[in-house]
Formats: sequence, structure tokens, C-alpha cells
Amino acid sequence: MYDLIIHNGQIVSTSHVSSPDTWIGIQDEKIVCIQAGPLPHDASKRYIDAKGAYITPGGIDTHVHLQQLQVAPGDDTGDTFESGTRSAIAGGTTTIIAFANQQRHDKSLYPLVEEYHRRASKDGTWCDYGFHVILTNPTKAILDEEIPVLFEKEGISSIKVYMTYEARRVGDRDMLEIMLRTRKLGMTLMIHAENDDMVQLVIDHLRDNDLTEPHHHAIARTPLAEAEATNRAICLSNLVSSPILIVHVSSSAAMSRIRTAQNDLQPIFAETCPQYLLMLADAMRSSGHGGCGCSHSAEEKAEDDGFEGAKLICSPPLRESKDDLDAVWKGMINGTVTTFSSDHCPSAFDHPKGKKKGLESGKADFTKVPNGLPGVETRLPLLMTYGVEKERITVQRFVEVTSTQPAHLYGLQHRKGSIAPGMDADIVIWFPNGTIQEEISNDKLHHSIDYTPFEGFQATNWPR
Ligand code: DUC
Ligand code: ZN
Ligand code: ZN
Repeated sequence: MYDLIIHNGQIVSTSHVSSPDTWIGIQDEKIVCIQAGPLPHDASKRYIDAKGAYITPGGIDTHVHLQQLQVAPGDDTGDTFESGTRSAIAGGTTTIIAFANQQRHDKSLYPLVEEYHRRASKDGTWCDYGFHVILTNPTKAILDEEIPVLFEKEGISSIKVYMTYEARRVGDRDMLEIMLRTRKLGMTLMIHAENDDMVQLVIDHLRDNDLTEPHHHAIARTPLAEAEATNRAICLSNLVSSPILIVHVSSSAAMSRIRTAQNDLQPIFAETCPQYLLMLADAMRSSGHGGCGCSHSAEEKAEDDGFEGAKLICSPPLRESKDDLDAVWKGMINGTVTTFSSDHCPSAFDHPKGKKKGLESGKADFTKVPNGLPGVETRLPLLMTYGVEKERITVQRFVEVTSTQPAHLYGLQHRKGSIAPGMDADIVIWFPNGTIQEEISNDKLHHSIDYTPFEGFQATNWPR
């Protein structure tokens, strides 16, 4: 007998959509049986009629920032592990991977990882979770002694490095040393690719000319800075034959460098996020909504005194040109993009330590605004709506980039990322096509943030 039976849905894999006549039997939170005929059904156990809708493997969001340590105590206005995972599960994401970030003065990663476990377990979580480590000071002891232990004993299968931000960036030599270790162990190396000196030069010029309203953030972090750093990361990886994942790719220039390297059969992987498919920088000049064409009146939009655009400050930034959106969609369609994450990295808007930190001097200053957007809950519905339902990608490709490939990249494929006997019963049931027609609004979301950048965007399906 099964604890739960799901029937009458179309099970989606990366290559196939089943007929609704398929039955899924679940026991002890594992999928134990999938078959075409009826399964024996005890009336005292649960039975779910999927009503002919798609059934997809639970979403895996491998780029989520929760309760990170670099924020001073009491200054974090983002989600906790509890509220962030609540939001994840409400949007069909059953596994997240969050970041345990090293600060420059940390000599060991062990206490750090323990601290993140404490943070995550304090109030409980609503979905499964794991950690990447962010390295800012990759000493020999950390690389040679600690990383292998974290990989082999703690299940940490990935490292993130930044090529930007004074407090976090690592130099090329350090990147090479890290690449040698990740290659040897088979870990995934995530790279935030923006050239910090290029960004800082433009910021200094903008400041000298008093150009500090939120939309200048997009000018400061030019696509050229992303392209240069992406290209450099690819060259470094080429030297030591080490696979890398360029995270949150936002521009045509970066995407085309990645595509060229892939065509040369270099092991370069790419991640993108909903904001780089759906929003342009122009929205930062007005509403703080991503250009959804929503029904807010001109008065409402004027009320925001030009600072609402801070809601859309993230890095890399939203881009100025539609060519960038088109190129990111193209990468999503043609396979250049390996994985689709949210980069959920929220701060409250209406809070002096949140986005409004950018107003603390009395004048709008984008350089003081915490970077990042909420999005863990809206990731899957947005790609289902703007990708699958608008027929840009197939539902099989949707499963590939939101679940199956993320599982493979981070070593979870033996338990997660597909619906098959032996796998965790992490399952999303959608509504039958055509039965949902909603606008996203923050009051329906489950995070603890006072806005969503996707306010007014369509959601023509949603995980049940
Ligand atoms: N990088 C991220 O990955 N998330 C938010 C901000 C940033 O710089
Ligand atoms: Zn980043
Ligand atoms: Zn991030």
C-alpha cells in the first residue's frame, strides 16, 4: 500500500510528457512506483487527482541568499530561512541552495558552516536546503584541507566567487587556485563575473556629476564589465581545463562569449534568472515594477519621488537594451543556459536598513542601496507563463533548467530533479492549462518582503 497516490496528470521529464493515465505511488516520502495501470488504493490513504495537468519534478533553486553573515546584526531586512523556504514551497520549489559566505578575516570555514546550519534549523524550514560556500580568502589551508572535507563529509558541492565588490572579490591567481581544486574534486564553481575596476570608475564619474538616482545603477554596471569578466573567467578556466558556471548572466555580450566557448567544447555552464528575461532598466526610472504594463496610474507612479526604482537594483543590473533580453531568451531556448535560478536576495523597500538606505543622506544614492531582488516564489510561475505558455520553450526544457540540470550541477541527481522510482517525492502539480489567469501581486506571496518586482506580471499557471 502507498501513503499517497497521484493520478491523472502528465508527468514531465526532460525528454517526455506522459499520458494522464499514469499512476505514481509514494511511500515514506519516496516515489516507489510509476505505472500505466491503476495502483491498489486504500481509501484511508491520500489520493490526488491531478486533473490532466502537468506534473513536474519539484523546483530546485540553487541561487538563494538567506540570513547572510556579512550584514551587521539587526540590519538584515531580507528573508529568514523560515520565510524564504515558505515562499519557495508556495512557488513550487522544493529544494533551495543558499550561501554560507566567508568574510576576509575568517581563517576557517568550519565554524561558518556550523553557524549557517544553526540559522537554518532555528525556526525550521519548509523545504530541503543545502549550502554553497562563498570564498573571499582562499588560503592554502582552506583549499587543501577544509574544502575536501566539506565536499566529502558535509555534502557541500559548490563554491561561489566574486570578481566584483571590494569586500569580496578574488584575484585571478586565487581563481586559478580555486579552479584547480574544484576540478580535482568535481565541485561546481560559480562565478559572479563583473569587472570591479570598470564598475568603480563609472561610479566615481557618476558621483562626481551628481548622477546617483537608482537608474544610474544600470549605467554603472555596464554590460562591458560583465563581458570582460566573463571572458576572463573563461580564459582562466581554459588554462587549467576546469569547468565553471557563470551565474546570473544578463547580457548579450556575456551570453555570446559563453556560447562561443561552448562551441569550442569548453566546459562552461551558464545560469540566468527571471529578471534578465523579463525586465529592462527603464523600469527603474519610474515605477519599480519591471515594466509589466500594469494598471498603476500616472499619479501613483509619480508619487514614488523617483526612488521606487531602487526596488529593481540588483547585480548584474537590469539592462538598457531589448537586445540583451532577446539574447538571454535565445540562450534559454538554444541550450546555452544550463540552469535557471531566482537569485532571491531581498531587502525590504520601506525600511531605513533596506532599500531606503539609499536615501540616508537625504538624497537618492544608488551606491548605498542593498543589491538584490526577491523572486524565489515567482521563478517557476514566470517561466511557465512567459516561457512555456507563450511557446518560447517546451515544458520539457522547463523541467531541464528548473530542476533536472540544477540537480546534476550540484550532485543531487540521485535523489532529486526527476520523477522516477527511488527519487524523493518532490513533486509539483500544476493547474490544467487555461484555468488560471492571474496577475502577480505581493499580497499573495509568502516571503517577508514588502514588494515584488514582478507586481502586475501575468501568471497563467501556478503550482497547486
Ligand atoms: N550577486 C548575487 O548573486 N546576488 C545579489 C547581488 C550580487 O551581487
Ligand atoms: Zn552574484
Ligand atoms: Zn546571488
